[in-house]
Amino acid sequence: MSNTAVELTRQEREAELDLDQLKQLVGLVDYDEERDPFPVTGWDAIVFVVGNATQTAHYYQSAWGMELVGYSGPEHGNRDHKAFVLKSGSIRFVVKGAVSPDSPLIAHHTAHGDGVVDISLEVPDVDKCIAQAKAAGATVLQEPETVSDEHGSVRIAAIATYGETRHTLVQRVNVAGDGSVYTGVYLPGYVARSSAFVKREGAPKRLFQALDHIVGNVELGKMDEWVGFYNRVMGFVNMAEFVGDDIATEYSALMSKVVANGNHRVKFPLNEPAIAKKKSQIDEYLEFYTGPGAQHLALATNDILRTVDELRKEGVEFLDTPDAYYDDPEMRARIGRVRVPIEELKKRKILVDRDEDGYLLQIFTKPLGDRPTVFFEIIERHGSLGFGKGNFKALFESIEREQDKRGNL
Ligand code: TYF
Ligand code: FE
Repeated sequence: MSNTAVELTRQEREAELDLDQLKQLVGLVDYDEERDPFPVTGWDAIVFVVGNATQTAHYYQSAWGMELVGYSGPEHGNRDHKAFVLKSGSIRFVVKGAVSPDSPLIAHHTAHGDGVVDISLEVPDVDKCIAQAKAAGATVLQEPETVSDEHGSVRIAAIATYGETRHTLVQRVNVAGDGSVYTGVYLPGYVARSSAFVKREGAPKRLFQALDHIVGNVELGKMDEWVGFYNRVMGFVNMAEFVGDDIATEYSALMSKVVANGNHRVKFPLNEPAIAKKKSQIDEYLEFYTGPGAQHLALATNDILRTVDELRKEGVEFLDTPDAYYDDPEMRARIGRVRVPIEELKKRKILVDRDEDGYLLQIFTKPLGDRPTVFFEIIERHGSLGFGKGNFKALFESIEREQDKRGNL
């Protein structure tokens, strides 16, 4: 078995990330790319449908330090919706909001509220991926199609995943067979755009560098089906970390398994509800999102203290962690030394977990929109390839306190 060493993607190089730093940020591994039936280069874009894209784009710049780089809307011939392209490090968000009263985005937003409609992946060969997806029985939502503008060509297709979520597959390299790369700001139809924020001192702030994982919530009894989907259709492998019924019934009210692409750049934990004393946080999500969907996006940073301080300054709200978490001698002994005194974490309510490979620091925001659905995690890895299993109890108790405030029974 030949091993292909991980390399930076173009998106990561353009963000001036260093390979060793990136490996640390998101925990990459080498793997046999030749034998991958569905090779994935990396994340392409996370597409959100929101009630007001104009204001959401402002929020991601003003509060989250992102940079506006592209736009599509009525001024350029797109009468259906406005779409803003935002970047931080190698992460690209696209936020879309309906303009036309006939826009299909309206039905999506009515059903789900603000949420993730598309976890788009860059692939080196769209046709190969779609052939594999069809052979494995996946639903193809969009057949491969080449779209071009003055910046070159991309080849695009899309497959369905859980709920109304999709994976658009984007090939940006060698579409014409001549090795050329699409050089536009995002996709044909988008124009370059910046905003007043880039002119502010210290902006954009780049509070996070890369996307670590995106968690999907699926219905009771469906987790293994979706794990199977990612195994069978996309050749994803199972990662060691999971929450089984033993832990589920004790305190978490959810079960979870993690799949990842070969080099672990793209990681998808999948949750399903478990029966517990109170309504599971996953059931609450499924109720308010009206079905399965993306629950949280984990944003990797190399300085979580600064990231959290900056975000709090802008009014971003995080889940609370009781002081008892930090004062527990058993926890202190297990964690040992980390790069800052535990007091610094306690002040900011940042969680810490250690496993056999190293440690990680993480914190979770409250829901981003009006419904108790999608939220962000901020994560700083130091060797650990896990997801903070040691924090699940403290974290789920914190989530449940928020559920109680919302009147959960
Ligand atoms: O991604 C993870 O597995 C961790 C833990 O509702 C987690 O971030 C799992 C479920 C959940 C919130 C966090
Ligand atoms: Fe997570």
